[in-house]
Amino acid sequence: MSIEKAYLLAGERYAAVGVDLERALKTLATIPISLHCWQGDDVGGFENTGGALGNGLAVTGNYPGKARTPDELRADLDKALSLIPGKHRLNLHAFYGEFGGKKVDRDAIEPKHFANWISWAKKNGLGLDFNPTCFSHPKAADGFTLSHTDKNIRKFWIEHCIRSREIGAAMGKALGKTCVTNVWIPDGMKDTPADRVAPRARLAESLDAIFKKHISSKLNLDAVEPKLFGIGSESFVVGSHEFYLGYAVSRKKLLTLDAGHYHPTEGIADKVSSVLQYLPEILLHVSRGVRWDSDHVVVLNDDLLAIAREIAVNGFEKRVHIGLDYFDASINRVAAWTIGTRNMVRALLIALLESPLIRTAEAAGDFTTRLALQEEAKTLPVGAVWDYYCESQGVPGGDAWLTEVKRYEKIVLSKRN
Ligand code: RNT
Ligand code: ZN
Repeated sequence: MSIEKAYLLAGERYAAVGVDLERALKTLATIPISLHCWQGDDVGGFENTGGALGNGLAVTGNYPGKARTPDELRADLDKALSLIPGKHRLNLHAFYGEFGGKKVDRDAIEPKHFANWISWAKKNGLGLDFNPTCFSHPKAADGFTLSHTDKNIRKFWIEHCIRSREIGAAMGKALGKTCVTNVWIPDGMKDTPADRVAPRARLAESLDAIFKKHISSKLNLDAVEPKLFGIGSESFVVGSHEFYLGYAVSRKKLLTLDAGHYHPTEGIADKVSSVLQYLPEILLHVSRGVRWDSDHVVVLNDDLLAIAREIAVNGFEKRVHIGLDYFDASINRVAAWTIGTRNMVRALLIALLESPLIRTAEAAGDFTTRLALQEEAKTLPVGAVWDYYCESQGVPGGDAWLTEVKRYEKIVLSKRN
């Protein structure tokens, strides 16, 4: 009862600055977040080929209890999803297919290898998103895939990406919810290249081959993900920001903005309104870089608030697909999902509660009022609204979810070796 009381009191404060709480919560409930499956097993996948994680991706920590099988991963996701308010999605990587103990190479994957994921998603009312896995594989070991000098290696990865789109379309069809299939490749160089042109020309050619076949945008949307630097690609990344921005605009693809892929003071929030001038839709990989593209768990910091604000205040919920991308093995992995996703939802809530008076002030040229209201907004009672929203969605408000994760750790995760 005290939660409701606090909510009603908060409502009075928000009403005074022109905010309709009920409407905000209704909108919030319609915004799905795509949880990244790879937080649950340290970007391991289920191919059992022994291929170690590489290609610029690094997970640190060895917290006990990581998922070893698809069933364990789904159980862990069920737990996390039961602690996150709202209806969401799952973002799968190709190497999380279920291959029945057989060796199925990346250029041979089919929708049937994802049948269990699809029926699990259907049962839970979730949408699915997809990614070709162009790393942790012998044919990516030298750091090049779609831009490789070897035509056969390019062909292998092109085939993998073509099949990935088809799997995405099969997911979209089975679930009646459009799948976003995102292409990210590690290609780049540790040291100064002599030729920056040829690899980029090869990448553009490979991408065109991948996207040649028309697939209905009702079933699958294609996205491409740039980055500026990585471990082992400090001096040159083939798929840079300008490369993919140009590609996305000219080929009508979604651009993926990953919060960890830019220079440390360069946020992605400001890019949203820029690229949406030219692209109908984009995908976000919400992450947290600490000094580098370190993929830390998403916390409620200024960067996250700014990203959420650009989406919610401008009504871009339908044009911006929100996905998460981080991997932390130093803490309980189910908690890592829960903390990061709750923060993403919480940031959207804060954005939806922004007073319209701030914009009015700006439009009137009254920047004093704008700054004053922006600052006062920071201590409005959002916590009361958040707790109420969680309870109304049937999940614990406050930190009560942690007790449940600890219990799950004790009875399930700690039994895994
Ligand atoms: C890597 C990209 C990419 C991956 C995932 C696993 O820098 O961010 O999105 O993190 O596909
Ligand atoms: Zn990413």
